[in-house]
Amino acid sequence: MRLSSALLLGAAAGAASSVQAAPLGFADFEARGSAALDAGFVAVARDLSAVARSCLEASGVAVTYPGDSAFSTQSQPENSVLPYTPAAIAAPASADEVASVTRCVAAQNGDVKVVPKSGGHSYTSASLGGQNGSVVIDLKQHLTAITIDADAKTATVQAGATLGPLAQALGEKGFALPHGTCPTVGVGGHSLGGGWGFTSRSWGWLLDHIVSMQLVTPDGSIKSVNATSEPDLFWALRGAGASNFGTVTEFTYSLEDAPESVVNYSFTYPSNDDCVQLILAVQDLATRSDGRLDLGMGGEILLYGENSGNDGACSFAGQFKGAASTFEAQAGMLSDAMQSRGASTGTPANTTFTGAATGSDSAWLRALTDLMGDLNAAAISEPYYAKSLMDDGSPNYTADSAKAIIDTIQKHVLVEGTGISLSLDLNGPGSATNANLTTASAFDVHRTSLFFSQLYVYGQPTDATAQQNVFAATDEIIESVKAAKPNGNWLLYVNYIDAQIKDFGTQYYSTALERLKSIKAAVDPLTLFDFPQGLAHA
Ligand SMILES: Cc1cc2nc3c(=O)[nH]c(=O)nc-3n(C[C@H](O)[C@H](O)[C@H](O)COP(=O)(O)OP(=O)(O)OC[C@H]3O[C@@H](n4cnc5c(N)ncnc54)[C@H](O)[C@@H]3O)c2cc1C
Ligand SMILES: *[C@@H]1O[C@H](CO)[C@@H](O)[C@H](O)[C@H]1NC(C)=O
Ligand SMILES: *[C@@H]1O[C@H](CO)[C@@H](O)[C@H](O)[C@H]1NC(C)=O
Ligand SMILES: *[C@@H]1O[C@H](CO)[C@@H](O)[C@H](O)[C@H]1NC(C)=O
Ligand SMILES: *[C@@H]1O[C@H](CO)[C@@H](O)[C@H](O)[C@H]1NC(C)=O
Ligand SMILES: *[C@@H]1O[C@H](CO)[C@@H](O)[C@H](O)[C@H]1NC(C)=O
Ligand SMILES: CC(=O)N[C@H]1CO[C@H](CO)[C@@H](O)[C@@H]1O
Repeated sequence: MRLSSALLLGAAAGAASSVQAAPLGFADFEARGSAALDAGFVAVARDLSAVARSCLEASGVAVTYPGDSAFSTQSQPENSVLPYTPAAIAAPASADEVASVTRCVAAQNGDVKVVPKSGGHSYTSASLGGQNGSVVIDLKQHLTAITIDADAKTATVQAGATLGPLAQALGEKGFALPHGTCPTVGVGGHSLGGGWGFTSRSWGWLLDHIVSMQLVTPDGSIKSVNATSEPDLFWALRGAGASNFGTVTEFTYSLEDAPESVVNYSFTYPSNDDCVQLILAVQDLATRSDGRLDLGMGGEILLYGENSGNDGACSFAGQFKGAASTFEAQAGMLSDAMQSRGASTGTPANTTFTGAATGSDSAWLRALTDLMGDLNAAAISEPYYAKSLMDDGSPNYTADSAKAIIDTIQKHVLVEGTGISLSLDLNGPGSATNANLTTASAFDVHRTSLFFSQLYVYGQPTDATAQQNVFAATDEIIESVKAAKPNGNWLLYVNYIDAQIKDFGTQYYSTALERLKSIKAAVDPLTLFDFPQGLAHA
């Protein structure tokens, strides 16, 4: 998950005025990222041909172009520092219409790129193309239906649906899925790249619940993709499906039963010394062979340093799935561990949600609303930058290496007026995140982590020099984490996509990369689906 901007609003508010500068232009992007893109990235796509444009118009699909009144709203990036101008935005209302749009653009032989957009929450605006001149397939406008089959315990969800409305529809019927906490994230990108939430220690990633998908391939055909039909694509889409192999128009997920008792909790710790002990205590509690933390205990360490404008220096917060008494025992273990390390036991807050298992007032929906905010909230644009890091299961943090990380974060508190934080989301041995719950997938290279991290910068400046300073600070923090285990197998999470990464192919996909590239070449010979970190450049 990412840090809610509300937490760092105080810190970031001071940056607001510096965030008004000119938006980051493509030239800046190219200068920063050129080393990553030299594997044949075509920087400037050709214009959409008159033939393609009249094909789109004849298709009957709603399409807008630059200059049309709705276009500027439709092309608004969620990350406001990375705007791009698509050649066109198509809003299909069916898989057949997605296929029509795909074929119209493909007729230009891959000169103009197609890019699916679900919730539009790509950190690099990849769903606007990640460059100018792509044709966006905007699924969020018309493809948002959610159909629940209670007997089969599955839901079929059109790819433009977002997490809040999905959680609401499932929760009313007593069902649930693991996923992130931002209600406006789309199921498209989230499911194809992973999808982590506080329930993931017991339910896995959202991706683990995909039973079947409907895919419109780059040649415009409509395929049913599941373990027995199109097994190569079923393997590849789960982990690397974002704008690489076509447009997923529909997901079928297997469902979990919504829990009837949930505790939302947070502990805030006053000093950096406490935060060192927190890392060690949670590492120990999650990896010890006896008396290990319950898998219902979903949680995240959030490190932000002292005097950042937030309470204390770090927190451990999350959602516990289970009875309040069991939560008290788990929280007691953490508090004892901190006390025996001579650290503060933190300032606690928690709320237990119990009651009806179904309906709009169910315990689960009340807990989710407390965690996620209004499930039907509208998306907003914000300036940010983020990096990710997944350890290999045994980062073996020591007092020295944990202190080095925290000292580095402290050194960069409020860098360039931003709000900066490092989250350590807990997975660990026994977690469902680390089990291969379903058929093998490209995502299986990520099945070992103890902590899954995000370094999040709220209030990313637009000034090029200020950005370089932020990039240098974030690199230094990431290096301080990796220094805990220099020979560890550290990987990155493609859902926290980062335009600064040069060898993104091996860092996101590791040993899955070669097979992914060969499936890409076979399915998309024109490289119609393409963006700066597409598989064709990895
Ligand atoms: C506010 C916020 C909170 C977040 N919290 C979490 C969290 O708690 N846990 C977590 O794991 N992640 C979290 N994320 C990261 C999130 O999982 C990714 O940003 C995700 O890719 C967004 O999906 P989307 O559909 O909204 O984005 P989009 O921008 O629409 O898509 C992302 C990528 O997927 C491609 N794509 C989208 N739909 C399809 C499709 N149907 N077929 C093929 N390709 C497609 C796009 O082309 C793009 O490359 C968060 C992101 C934000 C901005
Ligand atoms: C992308 O489009 C925007 C607005 O249309 C423009 O300002 C910017 O210069 C373009 N970038 C490139 C590389 O053409
Ligand atoms: C997989 O797809 C095939 C072809 O459409 C279909 O017959 C089969 O029922 C599907 N299986 C699942 C589990 O969806
Ligand atoms: C949880 O909240 C209850 C009620 O406020 C409180 O009595 C209890 O001490 C809290 N438990 C923890 C572990 O914070
Ligand atoms: C590292 O941690 C793992 C478990 O997390 C443990 O098995 C291993 O012994 C540790 N290695 C060292 C060198 O401490
Ligand atoms: C999951 O699958 C991957 C790839 O096949 C394999 O390397 C890994 O050992 C498996 N993990 C588990 C926990 O079975
Ligand atoms: C009321 C309460 O304690 N809410 C908490 C629910 O859990 C989230 C995530 O840990 C916390 O941020 C809330 O404070």
